[in-house]
Amino acid sequence: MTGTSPAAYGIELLRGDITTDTEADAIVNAANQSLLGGGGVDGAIHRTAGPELLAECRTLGGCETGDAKITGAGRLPVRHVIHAVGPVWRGGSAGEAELLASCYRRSIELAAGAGCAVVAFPAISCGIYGYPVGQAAGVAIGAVAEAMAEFGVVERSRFWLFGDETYAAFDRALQGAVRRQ
Ligand code: AR6
Repeated sequence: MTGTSPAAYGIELLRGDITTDTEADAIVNAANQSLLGGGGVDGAIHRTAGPELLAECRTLGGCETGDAKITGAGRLPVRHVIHAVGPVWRGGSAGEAELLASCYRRSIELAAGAGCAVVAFPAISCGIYGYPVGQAAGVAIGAVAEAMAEFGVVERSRFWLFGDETYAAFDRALQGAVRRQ
């Protein structure tokens, strides 16, 4: 951890694999519209959760970009997985920022509806979907802070971040948000 206050907006930053989180009530997955699994964090979550999660996802009929759906968590040591579909980066003028903010907001709304106090997020869209991490971090922190204030219930959001560049981008975004407070 760096000097970022874990209490800033109730948001904390962690390095490493989100599937190792044992404190969260819900883990958010960076899914695709099919909700039937894939690579990256989606692959890791389904591998750890086991076939029960995929079976439940098959009943959901997919998910629009910018939206999210909630399931049980299979073998993961949390109560729920929230499958959020972020946008593919297309240069920035195809509504990417709104869609990214929307999938974070919907995730918090679903978590609040399920009574989750602690929610773990990956850096949605920042891997295979190619969203520039510096821009994604600002959108992510802003959307999560706003949605936590709007919906209540969720007391802590924790971002699990892979790699120094991603961690540093989220750290800058969180520090920036705190300074503007
Ligand atoms: N824990 C935390 N972060 C992770 C993990 C992990 N276990 N694995 C990867 N990351 P990505 P996207 C980071 O590609 O860009 C899938 O195929 C990764 O380094 O998982 O939203 C889906 O099915 C990056 O910073 O998600 C979709 O088709 C971030 O998580 C597509 O990829 C997100 O990378 C979604 O692409």
